[in-house]
Amino acid sequence: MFELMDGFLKNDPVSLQKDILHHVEYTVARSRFSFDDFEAYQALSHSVRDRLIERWHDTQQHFKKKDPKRLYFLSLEFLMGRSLSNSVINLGIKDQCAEALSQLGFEYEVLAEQEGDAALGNGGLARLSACQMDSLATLDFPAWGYGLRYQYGLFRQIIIDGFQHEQPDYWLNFGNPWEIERVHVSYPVKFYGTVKEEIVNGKTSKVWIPGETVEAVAYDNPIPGYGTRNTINLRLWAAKPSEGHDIESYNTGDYINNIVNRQKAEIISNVLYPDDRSYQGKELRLKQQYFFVSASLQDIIRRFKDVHGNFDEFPNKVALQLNDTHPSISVVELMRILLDEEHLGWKKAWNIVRQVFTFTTHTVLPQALEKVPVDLFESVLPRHLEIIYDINFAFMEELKKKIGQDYVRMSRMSIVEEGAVKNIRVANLSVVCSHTVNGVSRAHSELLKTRVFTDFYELWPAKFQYKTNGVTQRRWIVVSNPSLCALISKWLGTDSWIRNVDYLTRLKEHASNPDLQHEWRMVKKINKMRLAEYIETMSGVKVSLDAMFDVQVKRIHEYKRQLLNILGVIHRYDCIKNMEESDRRKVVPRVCIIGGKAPPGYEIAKKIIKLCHAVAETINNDEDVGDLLKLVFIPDYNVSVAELVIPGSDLSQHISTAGHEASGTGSMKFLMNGCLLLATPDGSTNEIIEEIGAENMFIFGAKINEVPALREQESTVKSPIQFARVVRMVKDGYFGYKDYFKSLCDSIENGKDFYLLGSDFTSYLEAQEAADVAYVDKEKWSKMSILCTAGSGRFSSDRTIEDYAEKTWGIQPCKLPS
Ligand code: 26V
Repeated sequence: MFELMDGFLKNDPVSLQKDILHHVEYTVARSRFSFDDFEAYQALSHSVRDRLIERWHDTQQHFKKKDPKRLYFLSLEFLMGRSLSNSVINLGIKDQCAEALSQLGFEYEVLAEQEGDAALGNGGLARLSACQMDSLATLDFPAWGYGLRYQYGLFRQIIIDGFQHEQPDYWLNFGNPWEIERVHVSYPVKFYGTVKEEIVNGKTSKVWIPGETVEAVAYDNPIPGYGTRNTINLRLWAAKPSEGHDIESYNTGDYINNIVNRQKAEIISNVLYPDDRSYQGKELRLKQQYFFVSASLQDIIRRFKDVHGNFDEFPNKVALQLNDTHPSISVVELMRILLDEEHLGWKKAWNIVRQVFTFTTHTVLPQALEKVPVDLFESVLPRHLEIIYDINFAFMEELKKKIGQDYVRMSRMSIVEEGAVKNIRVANLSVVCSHTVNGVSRAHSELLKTRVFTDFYELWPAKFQYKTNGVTQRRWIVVSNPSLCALISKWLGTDSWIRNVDYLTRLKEHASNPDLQHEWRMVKKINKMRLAEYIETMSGVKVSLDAMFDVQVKRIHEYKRQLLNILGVIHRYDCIKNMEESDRRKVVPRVCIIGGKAPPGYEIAKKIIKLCHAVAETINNDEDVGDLLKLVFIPDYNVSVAELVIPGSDLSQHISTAGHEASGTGSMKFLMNGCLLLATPDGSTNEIIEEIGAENMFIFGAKINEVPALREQESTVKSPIQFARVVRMVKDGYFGYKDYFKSLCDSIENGKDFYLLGSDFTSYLEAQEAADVAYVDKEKWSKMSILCTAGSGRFSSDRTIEDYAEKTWGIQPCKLPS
């Protein structure tokens, strides 16, 4: 009866204020006459959450009634960041909240800062999932996200004496108002044990007798769309001891030890793996993957069976998206359920599996392609290993029919890797079992076809597609840059671009307008002031607002070449030091900002962080240089720090060795915020060039197809003299820590410079010089900056999601009537 009625709760400031006070008193349990900023944040969050829950219920009811084909987005990582600021924007109640709070003597912005980040992911892949959830909700798609509720998110980075140290991120310490614990939504997840045969209805059937059972409990995180009442669900699973677990042993008397053993079950969802470079065959990692996949599939099948009596309609009602290979065990798990629990025949089950899965890969690095040792598989998931062998057998037979007896090729394509250690190639499993394989940019897709999955592409060309990544303009403009948001809406005469980003292109018409340019610069200045204050608080360095803020923020990896950036800074410093006074006056002042976390076990990446601090120490304390050059490292880079840094940047660097960055999404956030890009023609940058024009960017370096030959010649071609000079400065101990930096310098020595820093150095310096020249011409720079924002529409995750919905998932919007 109530299913379509608008919420019970009203959104005017008076009603909101009443709710906030109610929550102060009864949820936070503080006196409504005396509470602090954090308690006010908690009460406000609960008031906002109430409104989310209403919409969430209505949305789920509506989906249930309409029974559309649903998308299930399976990902082991979601980097959601803060929820309050995003929710009030998407619910359209920010001003009302601010007013309600101001009458109580609180400032909305101050309360929003109280929230810690939900950092359940490493980097690009995880933040992309969060952007895509926002777009799925906004575009009214019937979608669910599924993942793991880690107790400890990505480690906190602290810097002591220039060195990175990792600290645990116990993000749930102060409670999490944005999740709803569903104690009644829980499923048993099995591990280990043995497989037996049984006769069911006259047919032999396999039965898996587990050695351990762990309970998965659901935590729901509502994801509101913008400008719609649709609010979808991100369901994260936490591991709890299973009720039926080892009941026998309670009778044996060791009560205390049994309780302690039960708690061990929780380890599965304890901690996020922080190294996104390479796979090690870790048992816990495999258990995490299977745990979340098994619970999600049980939940999905339960929902399906509520409405459908058999599985015929399953492919028409369910799309399962694999976010990289991490959830790929779900293809085997679905096979197992259909065969062993639903007792479908092999052919029918296989036919269903091949119609529902879609796979997106996010890497080009072969060492990031997951492999699981067969022994490990056999012990943790014995029945799954059998099914993998069966799938592989069927695939090999199919292959033989198509390509004949080419055993070399067959062994390359096999899901099982033979050798001293037998492995399961999870990427091959994902490709074989999915009906579509997506790359994350056009360039990435080409690399997939020509280097990573060549054999598979030749076999199934139609399977391979790409959807260039995008980011949500709600978080990356509206939430993080309110001044720019207001300015864009004013000049476009509408705020429709927040839902339909195509409108942004109309800014192009005004790009040369001096009034817009003036206002544009004012907005940038406000954001630079905020950033400068933050830099001073974090690092004690005072920076000039007249300087160009030149930023590189992202995970620290050799291929992303933060080292190239630092060597460029050393070169700039060296030039300034050796200049005549008259030339110094022509130098464009710069604040070079670097931020990012190094994977804890990645020694070279950690040395790069230390080098940045050592160089900063020298430069920032050199009175000779003053405001002409500063270098700062921003610690603990995360989503909320990004929200502050990106709007305040003038120039941003995306300088990976061509052919290594699958897409890159940071660049898109900078672009939306009118920040110019200094970049290599890698990943999605190639598409950004098409949209913005190379003349409005600073592009340099080798192209993707030039890199292999350059690598071949690398040991014979001498690196440029300026490069040799700056490397020597580090090597000779100009910045101290001579011995410590030796291996770092060795890694880019002639003959060992795998990421081609030396080869790209000259063109890097030229691009930097071109940026200096452009920056001096304020009108020109402002115009370029406006054109960046104007051209950023194609890089909205709304476009990506619409593309996926139509070409990969086959889903339609299912909008809640307003
Ligand atoms: C690998 C591993 C290995 C072991 C444990 C944890 C872990 C977590 C993640 C990964 C794969 C990381 C892949 C990734 O983040 N790729 C980035 O994806 C972005 C979104 O598509 C893309 O823009 C970046 O170019 C790509 O590097």
